[in-house]
Amino acid sequence: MKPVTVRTSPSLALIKYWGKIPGGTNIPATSSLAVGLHDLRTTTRVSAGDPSGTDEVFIADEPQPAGHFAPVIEALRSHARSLGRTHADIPVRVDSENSFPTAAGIASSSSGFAALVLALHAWWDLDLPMHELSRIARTGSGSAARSVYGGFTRFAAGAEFAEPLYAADWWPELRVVVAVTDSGRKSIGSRDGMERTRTTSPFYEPWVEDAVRLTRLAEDAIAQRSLVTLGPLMRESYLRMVGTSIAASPPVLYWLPASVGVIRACDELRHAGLEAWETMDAGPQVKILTTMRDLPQVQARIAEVHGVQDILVSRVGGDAET
Ligand code: 2P0
Repeated sequence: MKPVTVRTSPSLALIKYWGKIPGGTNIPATSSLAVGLHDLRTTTRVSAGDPSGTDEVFIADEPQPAGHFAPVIEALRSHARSLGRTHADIPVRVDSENSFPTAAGIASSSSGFAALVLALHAWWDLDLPMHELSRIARTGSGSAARSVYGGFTRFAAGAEFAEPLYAADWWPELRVVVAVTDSGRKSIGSRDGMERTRTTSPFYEPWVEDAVRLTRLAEDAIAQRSLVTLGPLMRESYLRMVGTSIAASPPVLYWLPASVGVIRACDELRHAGLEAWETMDAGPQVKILTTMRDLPQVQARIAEVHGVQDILVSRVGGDAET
């Protein structure tokens, strides 16, 4: 069997998924709207494993705990069995690497699980519809439900899978600047962080209620390709996500001094008439939406912020390559 290789991009939420419906597997309590980061890539290769062994997954050559990936691998394997694929029962070896920091709040779990699903789908020569691939990816990681698609996506509250909204070329002049303030693994995983927020933050319910309004308005802003409308909605979404999280007990706080420095620099840039709308996720990095026109000035100003270790620039899109 010839190995298969798939490339995907992380899904950056413009409107955030933070909190799950209890009793489900990564069923979101809040709707999210996201875009793929075209120039950040996860590359995943599936090949035949040791016939007398078990499935193995490596990220950057590091062996991973099998249980983490088993539900996703088994869901696809059961389809392969039902179609009588002769290699369904041969263990798989999965090798994955990221062109950007892993588990640092740049959504490597979204591109990672999406690439795993798409690669196994090709490996076992399956013919599942995209929404089914999104559903299986979701069971690995909620945000991965979005990453199987490129372009702009929506993952509705209570949904089992995400949906494509617009193709990768919908908003070509948009650029994302990722200010890396710490490339190490994050202190609290998103799963634990959002669960702690749900169970202990007094602001969790208002956050979930308000997210409905933000999603509706942001969807209109994306439809109109209006960054000046979308930007403030993005800020409300991430700052309210952070607000509810830091009110958890113990607090879920990912920010570093450099994160605040970048937020303030974005404020300055906007006062100077430039488009620089920041958002953050479960980590200390800051992602800034800007335009092709304003990119050089935004990039130069962010690079000056004390504590910024690296800057990644991406177009939006992020279609999978198989
Ligand atoms: C998002 N994040 O919408 C939000 C915003 C981080 C902040 O989805 O438990 O790794 O695997 O479903 O998808 C990160 O959480 O969490 C995330 P699980 P996931 O992108």
